[in-house]
Amino acid sequence: MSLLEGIKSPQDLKKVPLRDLPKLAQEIRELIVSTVNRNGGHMASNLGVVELTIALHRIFDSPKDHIIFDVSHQSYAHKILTGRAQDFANIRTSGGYSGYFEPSESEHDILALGHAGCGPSLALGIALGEIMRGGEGYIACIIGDGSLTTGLAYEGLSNIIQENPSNLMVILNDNGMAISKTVGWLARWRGKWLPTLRDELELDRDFQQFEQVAATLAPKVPLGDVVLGLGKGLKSAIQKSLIPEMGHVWDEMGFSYLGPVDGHNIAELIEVIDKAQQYSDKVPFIHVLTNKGRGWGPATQDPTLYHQPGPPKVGPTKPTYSRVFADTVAEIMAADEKVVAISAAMLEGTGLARVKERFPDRVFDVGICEQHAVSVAAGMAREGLKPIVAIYSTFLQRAFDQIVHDVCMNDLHVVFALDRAGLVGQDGKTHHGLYDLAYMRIPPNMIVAVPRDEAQMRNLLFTGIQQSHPFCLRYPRGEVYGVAMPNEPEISPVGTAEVIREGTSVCLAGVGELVYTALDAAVELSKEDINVEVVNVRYIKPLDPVLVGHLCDHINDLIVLEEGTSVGGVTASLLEAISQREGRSPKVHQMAVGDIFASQGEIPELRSRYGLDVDSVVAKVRVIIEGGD
Ligand SMILES: Cc1ncc(C[n+]2csc(CCOP(=O)(O)OP(=O)(O)O)c2C)c(N)n1
Repeated sequence: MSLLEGIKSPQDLKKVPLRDLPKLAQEIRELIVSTVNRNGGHMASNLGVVELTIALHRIFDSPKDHIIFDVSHQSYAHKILTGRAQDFANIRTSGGYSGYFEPSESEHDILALGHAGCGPSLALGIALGEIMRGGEGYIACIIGDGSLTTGLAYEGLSNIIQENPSNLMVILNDNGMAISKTVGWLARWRGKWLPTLRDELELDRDFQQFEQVAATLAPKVPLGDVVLGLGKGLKSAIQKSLIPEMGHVWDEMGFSYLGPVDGHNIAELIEVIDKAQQYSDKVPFIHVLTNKGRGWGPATQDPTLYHQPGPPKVGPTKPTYSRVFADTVAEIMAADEKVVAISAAMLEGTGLARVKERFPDRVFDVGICEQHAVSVAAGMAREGLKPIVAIYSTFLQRAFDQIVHDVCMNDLHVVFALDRAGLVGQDGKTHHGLYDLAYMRIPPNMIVAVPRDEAQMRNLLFTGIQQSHPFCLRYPRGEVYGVAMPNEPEISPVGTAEVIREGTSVCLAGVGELVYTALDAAVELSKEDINVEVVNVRYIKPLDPVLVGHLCDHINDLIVLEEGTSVGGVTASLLEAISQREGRSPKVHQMAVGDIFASQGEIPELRSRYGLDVDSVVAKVRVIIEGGD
């Protein structure tokens, strides 16, 4: 029997002999590698925290104590150790476990999470809540060096120092990587010390020999009970004595800095975390060095590629929207030197990594800082540059005030490229881009465009650069629809819709690829002599006044298809415009994902689950024609 088979809860983990824990780590790694190779998911980040997670569950008593992983994409070992090993193979599939914290699947996942930087604040809130209600829970917040580039994380840390709760520790999981290399002050700080550590401790590049080196050096340094009693831990003490200044910045801030600790040595992790919990009078800040992808060669060698590999692909693949976006950005940059591009730690995902190779000084990775990305773009636009800010729909939610206050209030020419808009698939509810159609059309001056395919996406990006107001382009995750790409892009005049198919009194108004869903439904219905009209709204804001006039004058039933929330999006925008007109108006029927947090699954499966597939549209039209809706 494997060790893992005997672990149904963290209590079982506590019974495993210390000497067997590395074997357990190996079993967990094997399960992660085989599962992610089949289902896709976060590979490298999870392989890096196996030992740390074992140490945390060994010391803490979850769920009385709370272990919070910032982002929580690295919670696979946590899931495996908290009773989910048996069905772990179904992670990220429809009906299976979420790839992130999900309270509905376990009391050990204390909150639903998937965005970076909120960990310290959530942890502080819970710590203060525990104290105020007389609870005895201890809170450990694990945050990666990438997530420690978010402004929100520093708001949390600052308040933690102010409140100094006795039941909270912060653990920096430092692997030097976000998805790409970590940027900013933290990367420079670690870069300053790690070469020194390497020299002194003969560390190899990936810290793989950390353990042996420590054993060699241990007898050579003054290790006193006092130091250990302060909770500094064995190797922390070694490094404190070699480079005592290293932790100054964190100590000066008001934490008790402990580290750096070898994040792959379970015994050392247990010792340091345990002592930190017991003895620190300030909130401990434990600096753990880990190796992203640890234990599986391909992921160690290319942690960026293996940050979140997809499931294996069968058959030929089309390019992605992100790829077409990136190629178009490069095309635009080559023609206009004022154009720059900004990514918030998503160079790979947005496709901008390849643009940066060609224009290294005009593509900026600002870190996981969506708010800052928007404000810095506003500053650049003020200086006459033409910034394209490429951020996933779900992550741009964080920068709403910067969009309203910094960009739109000043009517600045910033182009927002919202990747992964709509249903995103296996990442599930924390990552679906369902709210941008609602939130991007709120601020005055904003133009919101939705292309029906990749050729229109290119046209609209050129249009966005050519005009001079805030401009938002939203496009979906994954492969393009698959149309011919014209040699030259065309400008699509702002505020114009397209009539795709003439019809009689029922009109299907779609945005994005749902225009093609509407078209397929129309073709299907024509076989029954039902002739519906299909329009591509294209600009959600401003709406095409000719379209609105036509709908009011000639259409009896308008069915709006939108891959987003049912609140405040395209249907709302059409209803608002219709309400401004006197006289007759169509009856408006909405087909949207709904006022919900949508679950995970394959995108086509989700579209049909939420009634956004051809069959659902055909059925809806039939009901309307028969007078039932
Ligand atoms: C607000 C926000 N922006 C972007 C992302 C996308 N994202 C997911 S994980 C990640 C990198 C996280 O790096 P780090 O915290 O160091 O964790 P690691 O994967 O290295 O363990 C990014 C940018 C996100 N989850 N949240």
